[in-house]
Amino acid sequence: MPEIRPSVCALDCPDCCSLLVTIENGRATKLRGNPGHPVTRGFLCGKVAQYLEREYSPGRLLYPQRRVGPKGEGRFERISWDEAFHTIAARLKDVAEEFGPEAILPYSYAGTMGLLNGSGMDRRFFHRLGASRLDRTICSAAGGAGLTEALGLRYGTEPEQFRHSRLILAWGANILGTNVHLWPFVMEARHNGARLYTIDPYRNRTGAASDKHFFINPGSDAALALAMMHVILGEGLHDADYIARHTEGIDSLRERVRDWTPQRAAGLTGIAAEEIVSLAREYATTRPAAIRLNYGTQRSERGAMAVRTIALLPALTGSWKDIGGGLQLSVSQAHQLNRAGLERADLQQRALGRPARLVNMSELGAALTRLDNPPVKALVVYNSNPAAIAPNQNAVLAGFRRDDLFTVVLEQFQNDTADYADILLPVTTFLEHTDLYIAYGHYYLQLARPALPAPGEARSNVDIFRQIAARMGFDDPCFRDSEDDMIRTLLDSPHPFVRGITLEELDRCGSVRLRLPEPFQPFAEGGFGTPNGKCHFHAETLDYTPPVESRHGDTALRRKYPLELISPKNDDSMNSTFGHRDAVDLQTATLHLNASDAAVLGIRTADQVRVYNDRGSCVLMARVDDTVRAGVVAAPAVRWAKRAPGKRNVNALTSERLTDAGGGATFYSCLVQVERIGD
Ligand SMILES: Nc1nc2c(c(=O)[nH]1)N[C@H]1C(S)=C(S)[C@@H](COP(=O)(O)OP(=O)(O)OC[C@H]3O[C@@H](n4cnc5c(=O)[nH]c(N)nc54)[C@H](O)[C@@H]3O)O[C@H]1N2
Ligand SMILES: Nc1nc2c(c(=O)[nH]1)N[C@H]1C(S)=C(S)[C@@H](COP(=O)(O)OP(=O)(O)OC[C@H]3O[C@@H](n4cnc5c(=O)[nH]c(N)nc54)[C@H](O)[C@@H]3O)O[C@H]1N2
Ligand code: SF4
Ligand SMILES: [Mo]
Repeated sequence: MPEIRPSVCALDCPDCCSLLVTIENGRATKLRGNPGHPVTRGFLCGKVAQYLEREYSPGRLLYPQRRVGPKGEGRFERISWDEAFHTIAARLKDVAEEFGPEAILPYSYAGTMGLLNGSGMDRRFFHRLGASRLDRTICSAAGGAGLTEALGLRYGTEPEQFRHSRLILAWGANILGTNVHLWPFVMEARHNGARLYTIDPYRNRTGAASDKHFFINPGSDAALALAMMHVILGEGLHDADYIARHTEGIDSLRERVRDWTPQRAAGLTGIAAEEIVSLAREYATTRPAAIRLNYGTQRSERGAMAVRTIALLPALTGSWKDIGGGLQLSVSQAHQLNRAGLERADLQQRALGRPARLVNMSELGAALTRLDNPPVKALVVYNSNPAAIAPNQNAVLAGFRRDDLFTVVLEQFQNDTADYADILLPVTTFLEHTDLYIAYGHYYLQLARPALPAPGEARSNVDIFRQIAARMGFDDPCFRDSEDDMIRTLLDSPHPFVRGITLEELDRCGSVRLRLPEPFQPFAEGGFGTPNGKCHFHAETLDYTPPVESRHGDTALRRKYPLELISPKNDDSMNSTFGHRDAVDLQTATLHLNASDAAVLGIRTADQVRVYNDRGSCVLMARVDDTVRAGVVAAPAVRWAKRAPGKRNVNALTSERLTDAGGGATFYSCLVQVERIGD
């Protein structure tokens, strides 16, 4: 008889699906979405529906290894865990002694969203060590800063409420590709007459399936939002009652947006003035109207301002009052767990007597090649593949090649970063270890126990950092915590949203709704995360200037590199996580060009092209289509660089320039030129 075991998808995705694993004769034979989960609703995305291919892939790393060839070549020999732990502890001790512990840098992101394996024992370990802290900015930092500035809290409209919306704006949000469990709610709303509009420089599947698609110039969203405010206030379409009761600064906002005419925004956004006017009118007069804002909008030099300005719109129209109104970017902050107890930042005090220095992960290239006092001498990478996903790849790889850099990589696959490891450690997948999951796209907290045994000698991050801590002689009791101890610590929070949720309840139910009313309307009655609970427009700091790397930016640069490159998410993969698959490699080797640009450049579909700028180049295959406007090119990301000609992917082109706030990466503000590669 097949057995069904529950699990949770750990990939970096707002949906955080509840899974059912079918096990026959000790082997998983099927992975399904849990039909009982209110957001998963019995289906999975295409990439994870096939996850068992990855789980049982011959490419899985099974044993600890030591590098024997030159860095980057990928030649390794098997060693024992004992030797691996011994070598790592000895080298980290040496580095700490000679250069100080801040010469050690952890590098991790969201390979798993599990809290224990993502920000648990690892954090405790590096804090106790006094290692440099990593500022985890690569994905959402600009948006987080913008959202917090606007709302004070990262809460938003729950996915289940989108079914009640009459107008849905997918703003820099590829719902079908990156958030597919919102789609059935969108479809339900449309079935009842709702319209779906997308605002995106790239017409992906979501755009193609919408009622209207607005091709916006990359990085110009704040200008559009300011002009929408101009129309809404100018035509008296705002909600005067909501504004009076729950906001502050409307008079200065009115002043501020007076000269943000639709004509002015049209010039910057590429959207016609009359379209801006009708979008603003429709948004303000349709109830309920919901904005699904996603992170695509904030990977630009003006990303924080874009998110902040857009996130002010529902307060202007009073849309937060409506079930099916408001806005969702992230709801992660509602999962008010005891993160401090999990991460133990206080341990830095023991190591250094102060907080360790902060190194921005979006500037990894600079950190590895230029940072001083102390330089980075040891790097420990887990839950991330920086050699493929970090911007300014040539600088990153120059850093990774340094002979005096000791690099440890915890991985499941032999990816780009693994090739540069001195010591390479095999780790478990989310199907093989215990973890607790918050979601950034819904309000359910979930627990997963191992559904499958670990293959070979693979171990979890938690276990590996626990063991290294012991080798380093860290005797604080927290390093002996079991997974269950860590979960109990996380749940030990006084916040009403999580109060009373226990490990036992999670073990029994798998998924538990936060202690929130249903429906949950975070700002219907104000309640913004500001001292007086009001939404502050702070209009004096609202403004827009075009990104340096854009058509209205640096003219000299634009003359040399006339095309704006964006590299959005690929529908059938997850950043670089499925880069071993041939089909994914092909999809992420594509460059979409508009027919008019292609004609000028003499490029046709299926031509090999070189895309380049001052930072580097990469080779892609052209696809001439109408998914982008003239002046914009799009390359779905992120390919394993090692599989590409010249061993570089699009991140050889992207820059280490940071966003306007939050210190985020500016992947989507990137000027390039393209040429056909001769036969
Ligand atoms: N299939 C799949 N799903 C994923 C991922 C994946 O790689 N593949 N990655 C996961 C991760 S890490 C994240 S952070 C989320 C991100 O999820 P999303 O934010 O939805 O993904 P992106 O592709 O970054 O951006 C969404 C859209 O924004 C558009 N965009 C780019 N620049 C601009 C701009 O200046 N203005 C506007 N309005 N739109 C712009 C892009 O063309 C894209 O279509 O998805 C997660 N889910
Ligand atoms: N050009 C371009 N670059 C981008 C983006 C883009 O849109 N365009 N998106 C950016 C964004 S939003 C993000 S979030 C980053 C994502 O970048 P990363 O966070 O590096 O994400 P992945 O590439 O998916 O790599 C995650 C790795 O973690 C490993 N992993 C999974 N589970 C575990 C585990 O339990 N333990 C350990 N040790 N490893 C595990 C996987 O095998 C995988 O190799 O990329 C950024 N880079
Ligand atoms: S990647 Fe997202 S949509 Fe796909 S199974 Fe995981 S959580 Fe669900
Ligand atoms: Mo991300």
